[in-house]
Amino acid sequence: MMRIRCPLSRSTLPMRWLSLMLCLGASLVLSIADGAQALITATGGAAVQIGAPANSRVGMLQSNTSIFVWEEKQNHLTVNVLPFNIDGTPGFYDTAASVAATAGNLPANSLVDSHMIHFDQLGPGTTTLSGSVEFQHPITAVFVLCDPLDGSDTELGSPVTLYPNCIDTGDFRPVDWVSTGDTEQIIVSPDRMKIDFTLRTSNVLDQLRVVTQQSAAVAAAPGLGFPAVALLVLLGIALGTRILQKNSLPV
Ligand SMILES: [Ca+2]
Ligand SMILES: [Ca+2]
Repeated sequence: MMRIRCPLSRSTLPMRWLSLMLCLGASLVLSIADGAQALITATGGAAVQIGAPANSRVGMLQSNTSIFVWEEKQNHLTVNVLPFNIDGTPGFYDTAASVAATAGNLPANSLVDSHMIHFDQLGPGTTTLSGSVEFQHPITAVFVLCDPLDGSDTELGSPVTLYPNCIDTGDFRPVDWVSTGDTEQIIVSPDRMKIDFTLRTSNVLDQLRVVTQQSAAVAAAPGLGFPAVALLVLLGIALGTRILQKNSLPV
C-alpha cells in the first residue's frame, strides 16, 4: 500500500490543518482503491482463479484437476431482489434440505461483489475435486440451487461470460446433491471469509455463485452524500487534533 508523508512541523497552523486534512483524504482514497482489488484473496486445493471466460456452458471450460473460479461483478449496486440459498451463516451444507433454513433474498441497493465457482470434468467417467476460496469481504449470499442460480445470472454474472441454465443441463447446473453416493458439500467458515467445497461431475457440470458484501466505508464512497462527508470531516477533525497533540503542536 502506498504511504502518505504529511509535513506538519515547519508550517503555520492553518497550513498544518490543510496538510493534515489533505493527507487524511488521500489516505482514504488510497485505502478505497486498495479495497477494489484482490476481492478473491486466496484459493486452495483444486480451486484455480482465472479471468472471466467467454463461455462457461457445458463442455466449454473443462478440467479433471481444476475447479475454476472467477470474479463476476465488482462494486455492483443491485437493482432487483435476488433469492439465494445460503445467507452466509457459517456451517456445513450437503443437501438441498440443509440450505432451506438459510435461504433468503438479497435486497435491492446492496453493494456487492459476485464470484463464480465452476467445475466441468473433461472426458467420460466421474471426477470429484475439493477446493476453497477466501475473500476480502464476508460472504452474505450463496446461490447453489437451480432457480436462484439461473435467476441471478443477468444481474450478478460477468457481462463477458455465457452461462448455462438449468433447463439445458437437465437441472444439473447447480450443486445437485442427489446422485447416489454423492459427496458434494459446502462449508462456510466461522468468520464468513472462506468457502470450502467438494464437487462431483460426470457429463454435465457444477456451478455456484458467491456474493460478498462490502464494508460500510466502501459502500459510502460512490455517492459520498452529505452524511458521509460530514462523518469524514468529523473524523478528520478528531484525528487531526489527536495527531497534533501527540506531536506537541498547538491546536
Ligand atoms: Ca465435461
Ligand atoms: Ca455435481
